[in-house]
Amino acid sequence: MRDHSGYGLIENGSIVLDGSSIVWVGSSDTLPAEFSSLESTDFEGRLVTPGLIDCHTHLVYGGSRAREFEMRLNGASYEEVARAGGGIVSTVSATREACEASLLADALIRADQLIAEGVTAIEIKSGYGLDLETERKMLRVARTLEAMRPIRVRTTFLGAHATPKGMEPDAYLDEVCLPVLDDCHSAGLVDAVDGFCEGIAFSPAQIERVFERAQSLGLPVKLHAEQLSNIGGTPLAARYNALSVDHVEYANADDAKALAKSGTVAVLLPGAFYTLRETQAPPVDAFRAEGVPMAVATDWNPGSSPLGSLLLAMNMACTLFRLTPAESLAGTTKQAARALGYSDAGIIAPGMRADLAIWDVTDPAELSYRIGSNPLHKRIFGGLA
Ligand code: DI6
Ligand code: FE
Repeated sequence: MRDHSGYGLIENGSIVLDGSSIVWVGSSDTLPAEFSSLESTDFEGRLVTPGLIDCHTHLVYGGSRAREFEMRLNGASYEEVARAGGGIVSTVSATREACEASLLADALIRADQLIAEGVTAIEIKSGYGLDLETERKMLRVARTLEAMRPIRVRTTFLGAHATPKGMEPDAYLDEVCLPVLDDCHSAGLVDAVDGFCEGIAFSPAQIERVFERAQSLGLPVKLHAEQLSNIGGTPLAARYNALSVDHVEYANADDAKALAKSGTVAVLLPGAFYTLRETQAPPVDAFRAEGVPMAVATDWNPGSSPLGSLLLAMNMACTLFRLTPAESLAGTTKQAARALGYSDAGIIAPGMRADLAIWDVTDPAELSYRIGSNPLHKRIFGGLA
């Protein structure tokens, strides 16, 4: 018995490409005559999905946090590690020290891992620099990566990720974060602006100042919100029509209503939930009830989510958060595209980019069901295999 409901699956389908775009999709029986003599490839019954999209990563960084992993195994919490000078600020030191070439080399290896899983677009955040030179360096690496690999990259400025040692948060925002945002934006390095709204990071009032600057520069916003506690990041992000709010384990029913109203995507990050052994799952039922779009991403970063597999994130979203496999697949295609502001990706339809993944499976639930296996057969990026 196969239940393909919710996927929009077409059995025995055909897809017609023209250059980098999709021009037709439908059942092969109804293929218009004008296309019937085109050169074609028979995928022999394999499943074809949109190229996957990882809409939340921090995959440009220096160093490793394996020691911190051990500290947590010995009983320290993520917040305790952060307060003890580990956590984000330790990656900041390592990223400042790393030269651009080595950051790029490491990031390419990580991106290749995602590409091998049929990923055709990713988001990459800054936020491990917290100074002009290093934030720019991270964002340049993200742009270079896009030039070097068949993948689209959306860059996100995350200057409001942490406060560097020896500074007060407000002084850091005024003297560093906001001017650095202006500078990176003028250099054409920023597609969106993010922040970490949390007790150990920035308050909603502080984040609002960052959002105001983003708005004045014409940049869309996103927010790490309600990850470790509920301090009101979600309604703030909704007021600024954020593309997404991310993590949201501690979001509540009112938050879900606010997101539904603003059309903001809730990005679920089960890798961080798993790594931090969080016990409160995001309010998926409330998101469903309100019609909040849900995306799924890796949150690939060296601290809370050293997860280099979007397929595994899909599996975890089902097992840990009770998403259906259809929601999980929509979460790494259609909804992930929305979380990044792409209007030409995430679905297979005329006018969309020809970014496709062809899988050695027939049932789309297989993509979320398997743990640690990669059934990718072929990946098509902009019409090219
Ligand atoms: N939340 C996260 O999960 C990552 N950043 C954030 O704001 C963690 C980043 C890290 O621990 O290095
Ligand atoms: Fe993150």
